[in-house]
Amino acid sequence: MKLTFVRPNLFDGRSFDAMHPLCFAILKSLTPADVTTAFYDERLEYIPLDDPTDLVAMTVETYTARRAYQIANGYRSRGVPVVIGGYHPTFLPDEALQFADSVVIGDAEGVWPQVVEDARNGRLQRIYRQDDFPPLAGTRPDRRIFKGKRYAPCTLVQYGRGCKYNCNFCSIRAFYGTVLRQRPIGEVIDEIKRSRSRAIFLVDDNIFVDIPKAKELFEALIPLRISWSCQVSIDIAHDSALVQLMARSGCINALIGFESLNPKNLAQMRKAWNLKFSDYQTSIKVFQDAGIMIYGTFLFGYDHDTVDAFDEAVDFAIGNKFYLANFNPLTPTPGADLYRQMEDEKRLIFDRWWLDPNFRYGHATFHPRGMTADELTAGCLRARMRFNTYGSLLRRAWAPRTNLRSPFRFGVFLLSNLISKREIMSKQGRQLGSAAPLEQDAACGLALARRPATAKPQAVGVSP
Ligand code: B12
Ligand code: SF4
Repeated sequence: MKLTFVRPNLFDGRSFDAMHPLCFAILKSLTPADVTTAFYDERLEYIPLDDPTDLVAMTVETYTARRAYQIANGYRSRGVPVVIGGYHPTFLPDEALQFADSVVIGDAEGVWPQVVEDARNGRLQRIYRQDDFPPLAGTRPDRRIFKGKRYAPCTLVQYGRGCKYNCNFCSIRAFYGTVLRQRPIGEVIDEIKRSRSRAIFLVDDNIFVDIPKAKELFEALIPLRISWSCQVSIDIAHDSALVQLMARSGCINALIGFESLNPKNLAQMRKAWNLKFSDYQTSIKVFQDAGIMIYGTFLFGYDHDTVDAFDEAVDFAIGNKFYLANFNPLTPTPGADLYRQMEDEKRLIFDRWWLDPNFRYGHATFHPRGMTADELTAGCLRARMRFNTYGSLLRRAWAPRTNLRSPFRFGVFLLSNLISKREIMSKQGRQLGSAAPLEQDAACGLALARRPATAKPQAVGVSP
């Protein structure tokens, strides 16, 4: 049996900043050894639809759903069954089943071997559901699947799943519930050692869900002498010893969701705890004194935002010498409480923005209260452009404790900024997926896929 893993892109095209999609290393590790596997990442390469295969497995996020469905149409029109999993199909299995033969809801662990076995025997079920949250001990991602592909030079490692908070725009609580799981620290350290990588991205949504364990992890990281980055909630800044330990263990940068400078917005998004222990300025100083570079993220469109909010946030990010920052329109995704609220209040611009051919990346998807939808779109773009000018880069570079701490740090700062600048401009305003309508000539949805000149695209409708 041959199994093909596919990672769809947001658009019909290639990207420059692709990172390893960790879920496929996990799926590969759960796949029986006698199954031949192939793996294609559309961010790096064309998907060769005509390569013979018995089953296709795709991961789907809300932003990649349109593209994923087009690719699924392409495979199914060739008679190849498609199974999909990940965030989006977990939240909207019925939608996903219109485009796939089978949907896996939740974590792959504990379910995937059964899916492969059923596919082998020609009796794939429509839905596989991982209702439990299986313990994470024993996870051994098989990274050989990424060999030969040009990913960003950093290794993604997951220590835990879930977050203790419940911000109303976020998908994490909806996906993982209130269950917080961590892997045994020894297994994480062993995985990092085996990867032989000196640059690690700990992808946990919030690495501090269990502080004593986080301390144990950081102590265990010290002897490895690696550089690592992560995502953290800003409230940990009240424990400066912990932040210093984090830095000593090799943390060089941290993504922090500031989201808004307005406390009323923070309260509305259930993130008032951002300011629970101290103001932003004090918290930032704790990280930067420890030498940790900050990647600040901001969201716009909550009720107390006006058109002035964009410039205020950019001034704040440049003034605090963030090594990177992002300025996004608030985007309601299925599963998150915010989506239900926007639906109830009839403020959504599109029925399903992720499938709508008129939606463009970076554009508003709902009607905000303090400005128009167009002002929200334009304000976010202007903020990104202002933050990414060469003048801003020069001002932010001059930060001896962080961005200029060493030639290596400065290299990371410069390279990340140049890549980020290029990616922002290449994504803004693009249609998700390809231009072809989902419901019509499905194979044409893959205009860029290399197909033999003789092969005729087959028209396929949406299956029931
Ligand atoms: C690291 C990361 C990134 C990295 C890129 C990672 C990469 N490899 O390319 C960066 C920073 C670039 C990034 C960018 C974005 N991201 Co991101 N990212 C993450 C993060 C934090 C970790 C991803 C990860 O490695 N997880 C670990 C793996 C093991 O988990 P997993 O992929 O969920 O897979 C498990 C299950 O879902 C399931 N599964 C998944 N796929 C499949 C497929 C099959 C067939 C089966 C059986 C099972 C299965 O089994 C797996 C093992 O249990 C997640 C949050 C999270 N905790 O996952 C957000 C997350 C996925 N990102 C998100 C978003 C919105 C984005 C952006 C769109 C943001 C933006 N506005 O630009 C962009 C663009 C994403 C894109 N598709 O190109 C959202 C997606 C929400 C949604 N509803 O779809 C998440 C959930 C964050 C959040 N808080 O809401 N991201
Ligand atoms: S702290 Fe981060 S991961 Fe946790 S719920 Fe809020 S946005 Fe999501």
